[in-house]
Amino acid sequence: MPDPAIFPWFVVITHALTVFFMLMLARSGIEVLASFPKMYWNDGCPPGREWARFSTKMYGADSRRPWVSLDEEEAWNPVIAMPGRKNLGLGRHWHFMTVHFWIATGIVYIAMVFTSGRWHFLIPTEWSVVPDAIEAVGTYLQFELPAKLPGEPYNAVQKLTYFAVVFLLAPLQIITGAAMSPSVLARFPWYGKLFGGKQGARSIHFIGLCAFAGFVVIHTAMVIIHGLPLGFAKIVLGHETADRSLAVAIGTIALAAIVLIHVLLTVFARLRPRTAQHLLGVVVAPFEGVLSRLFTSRQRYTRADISEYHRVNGYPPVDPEYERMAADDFADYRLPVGGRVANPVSLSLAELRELGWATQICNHNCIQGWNSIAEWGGVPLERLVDLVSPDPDVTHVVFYAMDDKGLTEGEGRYGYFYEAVPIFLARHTQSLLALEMNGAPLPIEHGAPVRVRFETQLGYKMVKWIKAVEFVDDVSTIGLGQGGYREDQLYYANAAGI
Ligand SMILES: Nc1nc2c(c(=O)[nH]1)N[C@H]1C(S)=C(S)[C@@H](COP(=O)(O)O)O[C@H]1N2
Ligand SMILES: [Mo]
Repeated sequence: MPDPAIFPWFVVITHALTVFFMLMLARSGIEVLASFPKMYWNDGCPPGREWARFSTKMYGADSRRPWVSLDEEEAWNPVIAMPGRKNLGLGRHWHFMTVHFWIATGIVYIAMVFTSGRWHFLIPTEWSVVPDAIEAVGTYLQFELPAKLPGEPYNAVQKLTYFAVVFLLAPLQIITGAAMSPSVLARFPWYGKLFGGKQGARSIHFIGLCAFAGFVVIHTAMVIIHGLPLGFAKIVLGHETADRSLAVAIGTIALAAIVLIHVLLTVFARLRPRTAQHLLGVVVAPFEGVLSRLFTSRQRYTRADISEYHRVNGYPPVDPEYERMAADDFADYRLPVGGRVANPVSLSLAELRELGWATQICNHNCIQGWNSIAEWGGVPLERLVDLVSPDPDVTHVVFYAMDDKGLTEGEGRYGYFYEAVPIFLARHTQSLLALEMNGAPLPIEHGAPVRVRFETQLGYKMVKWIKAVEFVDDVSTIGLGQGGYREDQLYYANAAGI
C-alpha cells in the first residue's frame, strides 16, 4: 500500500489538466447543446415531445409557418458556451480536440493508478464500503467530518464517489459520445440501440454532464469544509504536511491561469474563427477522416422504424425557375454531371432511374443533434461514377444546389449551397442520389427533385435540390474554399463522420 499522506506527482499533474479539459468539454458541449436545446428519449425527435427544453421557442410538427431546424438554434453567452453565440462548428471542434487530450490524460492516470498501487484507495474491494459510505454521509449531516478508512487517504463516501466518477461516469461519457457519431451508428446500428438510439445516448450524455457538474460543486464544497489550505497542500504540493500558504498561492495562480487561458482561447476563436477552424482541424480532421473512410453504412431499419416526423433543414429555393420546374413535376429537369471526367453527361430524371435503383431505410443525423429515420429510393451513386468515369486525379465530388442562402436565410449569409465529399464516399454502400422519400417522390422541402444521401455522414453533406455535380481535384477554388457551404460560412469540419 502506498503512503496515504502522499499525493504523487502524477495525481497532481493529471488533476490540474483534468480541471482544464473538463471545463473545456463542458463549455464546448454547452455550445453544441445550444444548437438544438432539446432532449428526447426517442429517435425522430417529435416536436413537442422533448423531456427537456432550454429554449422558449416552440415549433410544432403542423406549424403553419415554415421553419427549419437552424431556427431552433439558440445563441448562448461565451461565459458558459465555447465559443458562444451560435458557433456550433467551432464548439464541436473544441469538444473533439479536447476529448483527445482528456482521454489521453485519463489513460495515463489510470495506468499510473494501477502501477503505483493507488488503485487500493479508489476501487472498493469489500461491500462494507457501502454501509460505511452511508454512515459517512450521516456524519456529514451532523456537521462532523467522518473518519478516513484505515490506512487510506479517503473516507468511504469519498472512495465510492471517486470510484464512480473515474470508472463509471467518465467511461459512460465516452461510450455515449461515440454513440452519437453518424459513422459509428451507420456501421454498428446495434451499438446505438444499447442506449435506446441516438437520442437516448444524447440524453444520457447530457445527464452525465449534469452529474459531473454536481460532482464538481460538491467536491469543491467538501474541500472547503475539510479545509482549503490542507486540500491545496495535498493536490498542489503532494503532501499533507507541505507548506500550506505556498500551496494556496500556487493553487490560486494555477486556477487563475486556467480561467485566463479559457478567456484567451474564447476570444481567439471568436475573433479568428477561420484560423481556429484550421488549427483545431489539424487534430480533429484526420480522426474524422479515418472514421469516414473505414466505416461503411450497414443500416437495415424496418418500415416500422420510420420516424413519424422528419425535420427539415434549409429553406427551399425561391427562384422562379425552380418554382416553374416544380409546378411541372420537374418534367424538364436535367442533372449535368461533369468536371474531370471522361464522359460528361446531362440526365433527365427518367435517364437517372435507368442507371439502377435501390431503397434503404436509414437514420439521418443533423449536426445540431436531432435524427430521423426515413426510407430513401434512388440511384446508387457508384453507378453515376462508373458512367462518367472520373480522371484518376479526382479527389472530391461537388454537389451544387439551387438554394441561394442570401435569399432563403439572410443573417449575413450569401451564395448557393454546395458541399464537396471525398471521392471514396461516392463509392460507399448506401451512397445514393435519392429521388424518393418514404415511397413517394421527394417532397420539395426534402430536396426535390434530387438530393444526395451519404449514410455515414452528418446531414449537411447531403445536398438537396441538386443543380449539378462536378468531379474535381481541388476544392480550394470553390466558394470560400473550405469544401462546402457550411464549412465556408459556419466553420463546420470538412469531414462529417462524427
Ligand atoms: N441545398 C441544401 N441542401 C441541404 C441543406 C441546405 O440548407 N441546402 N441543409 C443540409 C442539412 S444541415 C441537413 S441536416 C439536411 C436536412 O435534410 P432534410 O431537410 O431532408 O431533413 O439537408 C442538408 N442539405
Ligand atoms: Mo444539419
